[in-house]
Amino acid sequence: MTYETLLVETRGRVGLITLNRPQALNALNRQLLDELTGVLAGFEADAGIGAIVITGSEKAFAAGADIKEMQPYGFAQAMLEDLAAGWDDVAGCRKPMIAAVSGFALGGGCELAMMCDFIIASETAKFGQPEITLGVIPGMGGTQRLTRAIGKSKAMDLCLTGRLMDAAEAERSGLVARVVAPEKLLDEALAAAEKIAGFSLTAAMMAKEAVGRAYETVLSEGMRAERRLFHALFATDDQKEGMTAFIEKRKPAFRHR
Ligand code: CO8
Repeated sequence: MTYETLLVETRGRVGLITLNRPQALNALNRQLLDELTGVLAGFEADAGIGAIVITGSEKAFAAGADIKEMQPYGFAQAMLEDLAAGWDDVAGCRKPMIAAVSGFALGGGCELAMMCDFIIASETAKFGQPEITLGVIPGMGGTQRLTRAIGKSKAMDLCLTGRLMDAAEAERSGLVARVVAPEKLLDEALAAAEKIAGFSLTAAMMAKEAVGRAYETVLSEGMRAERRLFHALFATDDQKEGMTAFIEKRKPAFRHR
């Protein structure tokens, strides 16, 4: 299957999605969203895929939602179409997703990176929520996920001034998990994804779900959710295999269920 806005490949148990609208610095338009949700649904249904990497080009992960597509919108159209809501399907992907970010990750691009489970950035990465400069505010989760990731003061700074944050500041602030040299970005992200995909898929998906809960709920609810997921994993073949392999001093052969 070929796509107009994405390059899609599988590397072993890893699904690799490269945003591919170079003429618009990978601006996120409706077609890209449709193609991306389709690919993610396919990866999610495929038991052979254990983790996903989303990346862009060296110059831009994505320079935001497509401004040319949004410019003619009025309030009624934005509301009735529920503009930006389709991105919830991307954030709802249940398999581990890593964003490999080089260059600009602005507006919707920064928001897409934050929908992933963690971000690996190249030293050239620049993050920002410059929507204020266009007379709007972030609409794909920026005011919420950025605030949870880096705290109120810095999130306010970025959303109110529209300034960009470089990779070092993004790592210091907790937005980014690792910063690597530009030429190592994809290898680092693919190696991390391959590692995750080698573990029990149920355990990885439940780890993602449990950490995700910390984001959305109070501590006691999160603890309850973690406990249930932890207990449930004792019903899997992979728990027996993982613990037996440890005791027998050998590598586990996970069946991913
Ligand atoms: N949308 C559409 N086209 C874009 C976008 C964009 N976000 N960003 C860049 N482009 C296009 C430019 O128009 C240009 O096209 P053309 O050659 O036809 O004029 C081409 O990409 C190259 O861009 P530049 O010439 O501007 O490249 P520079 O290297 O000079 O500058 C920048 C790079 C600084 C990244 C600059 O392009 C820029 O400021 N881009 C816009 C950044 C921005 O404001 N992003 C936020 C957008 S709003 C948003 O994301 C809201 C999200 C929530 C709503 C989601 C609803 C679906």
